[in-house]
Amino acid sequence: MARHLITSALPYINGIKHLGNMVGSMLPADVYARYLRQRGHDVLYICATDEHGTPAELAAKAAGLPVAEFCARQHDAQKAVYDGFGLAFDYFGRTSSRQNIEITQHFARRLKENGFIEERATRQVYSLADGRFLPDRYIVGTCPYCGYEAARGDQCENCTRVLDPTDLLDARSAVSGSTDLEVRETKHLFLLQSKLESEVEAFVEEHGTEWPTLASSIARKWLTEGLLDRSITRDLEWGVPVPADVWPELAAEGKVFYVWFDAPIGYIGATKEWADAAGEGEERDWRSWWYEADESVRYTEFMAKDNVPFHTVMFPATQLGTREPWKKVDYVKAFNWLTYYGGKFSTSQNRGIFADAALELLPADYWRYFLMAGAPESDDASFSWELFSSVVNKDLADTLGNFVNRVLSFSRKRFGDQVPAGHEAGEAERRLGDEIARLLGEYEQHTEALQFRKAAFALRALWSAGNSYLEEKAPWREIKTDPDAAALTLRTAMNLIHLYAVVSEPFIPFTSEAMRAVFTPAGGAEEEPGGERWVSAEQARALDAIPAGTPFTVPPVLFAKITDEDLDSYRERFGGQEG
Ligand code: B3M
Ligand code: ZN
Repeated sequence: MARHLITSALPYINGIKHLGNMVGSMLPADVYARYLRQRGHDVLYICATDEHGTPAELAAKAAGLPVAEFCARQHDAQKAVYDGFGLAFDYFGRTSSRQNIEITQHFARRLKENGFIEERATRQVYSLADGRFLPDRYIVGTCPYCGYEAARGDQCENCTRVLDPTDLLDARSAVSGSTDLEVRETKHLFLLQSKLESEVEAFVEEHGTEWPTLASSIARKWLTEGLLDRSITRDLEWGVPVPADVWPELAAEGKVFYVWFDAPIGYIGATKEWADAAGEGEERDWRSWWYEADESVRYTEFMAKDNVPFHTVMFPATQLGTREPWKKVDYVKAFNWLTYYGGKFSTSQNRGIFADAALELLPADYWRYFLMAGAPESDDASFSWELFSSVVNKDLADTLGNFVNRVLSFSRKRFGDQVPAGHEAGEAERRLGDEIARLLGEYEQHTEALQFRKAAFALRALWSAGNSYLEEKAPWREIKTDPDAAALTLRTAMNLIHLYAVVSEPFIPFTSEAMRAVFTPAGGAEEEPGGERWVSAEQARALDAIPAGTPFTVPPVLFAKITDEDLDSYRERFGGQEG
């Protein structure tokens, strides 16, 4: 079995993430991790809050808290929301951890020793009105490449090019809007990426062919334009300090590393946190995943498209420059944007749906399924309440939920609290078994290929096949003429419920648990009937894991329908059409 290292882009600390952030990183990573675990692979899914940089400092200031305190609270708040969404990280760490500080400084030392970091005098934007240097994001202006007027000092969101603040035209302070800016000279560390360009190119050549076009094309575009040396330090209070043993002068000035330097290293830092958190007698070896990792480790990263350059080019350059055997990414799963009625989700304008508000409204599985079934894989996808309610009502409430409740309630009414026996499986069951095995194969194939929309489509087809079977056999008619025929139909349908419980888990883990519990005696038997981690093609064809005589319970309605009144209230609360 392979060992799978999985990471999702580290959510920035300054606030609760919106649904677009969820579907572009953590949620698909969780679906993939859950699937691989169920298939028996050794999986390590690592995430963390990305805590350094100006936005954290400013958000802390706005909240009236010291930045360390602000980050600690926000970390816990984000963690609670991710727990609510059922994100089963193996570890959710912090880039401000001791482990990440140590390893980031280690990276910097190695890069310096190998001649890839150099001290340079730079000219930096200083805002007289704000009384501070304005790093990256806190300068806005017009992108010199595409003309986008709200480009930030570190990256143009429109054309994804990475920028230096001084590149911007008509620059102004994002803090005060002041254009009273001057350029002052100060020393910073530069990562000499230009020296690593051919190595990074070779890396992208070797691996990029396997990546989705979205990821490889962004990486190639960036390389074609040439890898520029980048400043990797900032004048901030909150960040990984420049190590004083190597750069005493800069350390004395209180310089810290640029957030995008320490953030990807945070994947490794959080893995060390995980290892350090091991319980008594438990062995957790972070090195076997990251350092001199053998061929069996496959590393998959999940992120939205604006993060791709940093992960496909900049982080590999940083890793390569250490001249140490760090594990580099094998597969980059990149996502387009989820929009809210075609417009941007916006934290500042409070438009769209944030993860905490989503959970207040409806349970996690509604969101998980909806988001993954329409994941912005090949193109941007647009959220609308109308689409959301139609998917929830059709796929979850009708196709899955109603099937489960209908079958179980009817069987209990006619045959009592145990799976009925009835006839042996016949022609209809053989056809059904073949169909289920075929669809299960498709579902597995698409999930393994990280094609989430297609995987969700196959999952829904599995649920639909149950409905078609039930319509065809019509046990409510069979019961009148041949109760044993009705019993066979219900027993088969109950086996489908168990199969759905197992295979739906990556997408809807909470509902999956409720479905598994249908056949688990109250108090939780040691031996859950048919309690396999996954269903083989053979078992899918046989549909007999749950034998006659197994006690069952009827769960409460799995998915409530969204009514027109609900829709109205959601639109009103969150803002509807934005155009
Ligand atoms: N924190 C995502 C962002 O804020 C960024 C990802 C870091 S991954 C190492 O755009
Ligand atoms: Zn641009």
